[in-house]
Amino acid sequence: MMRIKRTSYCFIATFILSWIFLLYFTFANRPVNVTVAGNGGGGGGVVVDLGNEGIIDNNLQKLEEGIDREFKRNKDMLNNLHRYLDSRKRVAEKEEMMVVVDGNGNGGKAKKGIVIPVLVFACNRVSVSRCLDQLIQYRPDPDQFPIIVSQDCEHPETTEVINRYVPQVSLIRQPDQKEIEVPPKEKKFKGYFKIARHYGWALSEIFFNFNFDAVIIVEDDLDIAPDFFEYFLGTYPLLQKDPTLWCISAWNDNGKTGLIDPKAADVLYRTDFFPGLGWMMLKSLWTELQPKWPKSYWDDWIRQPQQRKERACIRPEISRTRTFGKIGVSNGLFFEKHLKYIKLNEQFVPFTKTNLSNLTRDAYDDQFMRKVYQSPVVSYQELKEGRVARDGPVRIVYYNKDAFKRTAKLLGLMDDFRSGVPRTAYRGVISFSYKERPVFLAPNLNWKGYDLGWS
Ligand SMILES: *[C@@H]1O[C@H](CO)[C@@H](O)[C@H](O)[C@H]1NC(C)=O
Ligand SMILES: *[C@@H]1O[C@H](CO)[C@@H](O)[C@H](O)[C@H]1NC(C)=O
Ligand SMILES: CC(=O)N[C@H]1CO[C@H](CO)[C@@H](O)[C@@H]1O
Repeated sequence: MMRIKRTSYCFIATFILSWIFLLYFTFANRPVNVTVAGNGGGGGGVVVDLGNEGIIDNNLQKLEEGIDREFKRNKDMLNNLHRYLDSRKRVAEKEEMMVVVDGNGNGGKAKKGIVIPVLVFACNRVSVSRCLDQLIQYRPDPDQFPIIVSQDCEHPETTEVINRYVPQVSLIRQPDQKEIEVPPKEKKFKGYFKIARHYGWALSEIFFNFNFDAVIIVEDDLDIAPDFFEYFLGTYPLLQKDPTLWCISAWNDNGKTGLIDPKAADVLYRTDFFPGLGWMMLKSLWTELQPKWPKSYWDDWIRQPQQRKERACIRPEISRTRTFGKIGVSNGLFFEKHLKYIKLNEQFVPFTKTNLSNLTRDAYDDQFMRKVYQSPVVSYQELKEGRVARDGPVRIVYYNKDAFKRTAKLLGLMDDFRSGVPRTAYRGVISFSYKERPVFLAPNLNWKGYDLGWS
């Protein structure tokens, strides 16, 4: 209930401010034009300058149009406000109903009545509609997954596109459009400073203002799989239960067609590499990160050991998101070479009905390490030429950074590191599929942890 009150005050305050603005606009402009008109008309009493009259009429008409526009805008705003408050009320009623149905207490509420907003980051790409269409299409329940688009950048065309989706989605706008101070050497990376500022603001809105417990974050260039929502809903209890997890990601960095098993849509992994690109986090994590949130490059920052604190994410064998490409952003080449080959899952997996308890660390680590280090060692050549006698998983060993990079390149795996962690790695091991056989690119068993010098 508190949540509703606070948001409604916020909206009402915005509304009143807009009203004041409208009055100011109306009266501040009027006297200027009226004075001009008065001078023209009053000068000679009967003498009416035809040219002037034209201008007066014209001005009056413009004034009228301006006022009309403002009224319309206010009416729209009022309507949006009503619709927004209505939808919030429905969510709250639903939550309360769930609690009642479940008898008492938090357990029931967390399980059934959980509301997970989808926060869509938008800026100046009208193609955000593609992402919104899919989110709306696959969303099983609008009350359970409210879609909130946060827009940075003053880009009227994009705002207009998003507004067409209201009230199926809500639009919030990053208010701080001040120029960002960027160190001279990083001028060309200004975009990354803006993104970090936007993320910081929007996540605080979600958690501290709207008071949600979790959020799913997507960017405006993502396609999503049919079981996108099912995936997050099914893994949510895991994220809550296991403090060694800090995110659920829909993304497999090595999820290209030749590197996944198409029959393994239900297979999930833990990873030490923060994947992003469609991911879920809890409020507790934002409470921890918000005070030290960086001014730029937040995704590399979050991957540093000081932030990660040895926590892992869950990621799927087959991605539940795929980027359809950012136009005019520096990673165009990366998209062409890599991102566009990521396979998007098509098969619906009922994750909410699956027992995922073997993904918690205690259950997973033993099982995983045994599976990896009991698998026979093969060379890249043997694997490639199909000279592996047995069925089942195999292991390719790497001993140093160069060997890792070389083998990764040969296999078509990502070969870069962030804070010493290769993409998708868990305890140094990259799991992938090669002709439907599980393969581990793995360090020695006496591995001592990630080396920050690997970059
Ligand atoms: C899930 O599986 C684990 C074993 O992997 C088992 O201990 C647990 O009872 C199962 N949970 C449910 C709800 O079936
Ligand atoms: C977890 O259990 C499922 C069966 O419930 C099994 O298919 C899967 O391989 C197990 N995952 C791991 C990582 O052991
Ligand atoms: C509302 C309106 O018509 N405003 C006009 C007032 O006069 C100035 C200067 O002539 C115009 O620029 C405004 O459009």
